Amino acid sequence: MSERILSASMMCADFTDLQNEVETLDKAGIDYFHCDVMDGCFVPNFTMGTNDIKAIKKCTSKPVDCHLMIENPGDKVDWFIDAGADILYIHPEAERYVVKTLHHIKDRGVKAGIAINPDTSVETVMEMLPLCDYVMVMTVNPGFAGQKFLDFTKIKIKRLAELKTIYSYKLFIDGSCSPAIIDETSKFGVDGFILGTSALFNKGRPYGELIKELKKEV
Ligand code: S6P
Ligand code: MG
Repeated sequence: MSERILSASMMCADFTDLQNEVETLDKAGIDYFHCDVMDGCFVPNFTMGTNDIKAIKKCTSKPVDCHLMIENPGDKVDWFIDAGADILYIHPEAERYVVKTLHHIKDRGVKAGIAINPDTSVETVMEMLPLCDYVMVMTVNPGFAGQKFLDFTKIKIKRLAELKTIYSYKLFIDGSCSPAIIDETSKFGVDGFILGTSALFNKGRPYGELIKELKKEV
């Protein structure tokens, strides 16, 4: 079993102290920094943008993954690549030409991923899987932190974990990743987890302690 990959969901961080947040998480052993980009259209919220990504990149040499929750992401992926994203997730529900956009991201030397909503089935993304470096299952409806984990997504997580024997993507889950959910879904074969308020932020405990506990194999 390989080590769990942990990515900090930066929309949950203290933006009044962003540099310190990034440097502390970096030293505490976080693997990636997750940036949620929302357009108020594909999802009912606005969050981070290219300036935030540039600022985070200045404070760490660890990978920054950008989760684009925006309509027609293919028109805008270059903005995020130019801002320094190392991994770009697009939602196939928001893009008419997914394969074209995934190819473009990879041609620009960036890792390409799809993020899929709770109600998107594996069948509808099958043709995309050979092109994906990352597949991320949304375990809440995208838009907000602090929601309840949607249990029915576990069936899809298990199927996508099995399909890793054919394809070579890393499987992530995003939304309400608590320590218990991380333990349970690691056993299904999930490689990585987006950490928000359920496991990392506002816990009143040092990031290093929390990350060490979350990394442990069970
Ligand atoms: C939600 C977004 C996520 C959240 C993260 C919050 O649309 O894509 O990345 O920031 O899931 O985590 P939690 O533990 O508060 O649900
Ligand atoms: Mg996200």
